[in-house]
Amino acid sequence: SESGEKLRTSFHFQPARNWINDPNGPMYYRGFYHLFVQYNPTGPHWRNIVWGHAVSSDLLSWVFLEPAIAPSAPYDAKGTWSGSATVLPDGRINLMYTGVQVHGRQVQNLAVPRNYSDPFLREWVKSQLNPVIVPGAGVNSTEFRDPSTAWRGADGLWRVLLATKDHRRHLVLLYRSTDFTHWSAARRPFHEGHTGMVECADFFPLSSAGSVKHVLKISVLESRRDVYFLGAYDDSTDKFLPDDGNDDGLQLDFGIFYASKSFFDPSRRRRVVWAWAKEQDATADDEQKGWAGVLAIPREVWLAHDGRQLMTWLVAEVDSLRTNRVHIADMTIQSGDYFEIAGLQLPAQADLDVEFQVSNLERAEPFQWRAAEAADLCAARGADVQGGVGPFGVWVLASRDLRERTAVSISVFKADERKHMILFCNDVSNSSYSDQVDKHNYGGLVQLDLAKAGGRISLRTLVDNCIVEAFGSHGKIAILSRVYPTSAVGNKARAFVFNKGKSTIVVSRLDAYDMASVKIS
Ligand code: DQQ
Repeated sequence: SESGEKLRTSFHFQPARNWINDPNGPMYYRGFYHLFVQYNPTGPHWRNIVWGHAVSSDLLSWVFLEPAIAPSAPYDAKGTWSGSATVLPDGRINLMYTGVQVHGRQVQNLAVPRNYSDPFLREWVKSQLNPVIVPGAGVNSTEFRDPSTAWRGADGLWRVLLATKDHRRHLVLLYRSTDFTHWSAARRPFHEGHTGMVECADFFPLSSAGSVKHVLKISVLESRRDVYFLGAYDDSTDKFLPDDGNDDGLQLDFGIFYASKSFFDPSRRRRVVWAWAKEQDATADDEQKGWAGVLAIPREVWLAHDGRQLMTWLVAEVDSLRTNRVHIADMTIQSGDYFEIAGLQLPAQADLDVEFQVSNLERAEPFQWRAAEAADLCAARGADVQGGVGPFGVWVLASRDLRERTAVSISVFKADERKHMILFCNDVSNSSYSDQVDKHNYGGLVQLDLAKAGGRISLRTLVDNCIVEAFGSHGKIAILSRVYPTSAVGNKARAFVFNKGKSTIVVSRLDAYDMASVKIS
């Protein structure tokens, strides 16, 4: 439909039509990035799930190939669900995925390339030994899925993680193998907790300043949140011990960012994370659009200097899409004022990189909430309720009369004598005239020593028609939102900088770019 076309992304990954959800098995192999994705080849809803397969040399343009894995056997008749790729030291590749059986039992299967001399690895063959992992006695057989990428311990054994739950806990289970085909369960759960079913466990090391930490990420089904734990892992005992004070987990992104999956990119020696940005509109709208589901731009992740959180940023390749640049420096915005970012050709498809400078810090209100209440605070105050310092930020996908607009906002609160709490919100409450879409605000907090930072707060906002990805404080925080403007679409959408706070602020630097479209063929 016409509205479906207008909302389609220009440089975020999505197939020509139909449904996608989780990214699966991302990997880099001999010059190409491979991305698999939960895909329904028959329509824009979650059904008939196969592994869609796409190949790219730059993480931006993709060739969408024939599905790599589709239901074909009793061990995966009802769906080929999420899983991961492992590139072995000798260059062979194993995909491990969840097969759903007729009565809903979930088992884990392997598939390998048919022909390694095909650079696109178009065809995949399922192992004759499938299923290679089945739910053992006492394991919840209908909630047992999403094998992680495998890693090898010093003892030479391969390990994978699986997510499940029992009647009181969620569990991440560890399995070991000498040959990747015969697996046995470890006696102890690798991780457990009380959030209900979890999905898509991901586990990887990161190092900073010579010290190594491990990251365990789980996707919490009920809250639709990806949560990670930083900690220490010992492969001789297979114990993962989260750092002190990290028991509830942290978030890489505070918005619509789910079922993420990472891979190590050896060509650039970086850890890259993919995630699914689910639709927030009605199923009927998806039928009309003919498509549903977008993937977030892949992000690089690394460990913060203090080792206490992950940092995240768009992969550098995205910068190559920047075309026309608009530059503004040292622009003061009085309380209640705003200005349009003029000179962009297509603000619906843009990258806005802004550095704000705040003063009057004595006006910042004291922070009197808990960090976990950030989203509630964004829901209650959003980007319009005047505060001492802020909210200020950008309006994107905005109509000329500003009645339709998505705000990415910053509000400054006083945490203690020196530190400030910076609240970042994606305020989507005015993002669409439609009342059929979820307009829930999301956000998170960053603690900053603003005096030390010269009062400067950075905000990068990537806009692509129906998706807004915001990055605050150089990657300390990220918030992804899905939006459905009805009038601020295509060449009618505009971008502004605003200040709704009591104090004057300064845009010390603004670089805005039109973004080129990519090819997905
Ligand atoms: N999506 C897959 C499951 C996974 C869930 C099915 C997460 O394997 O647990 O499409 O979004």
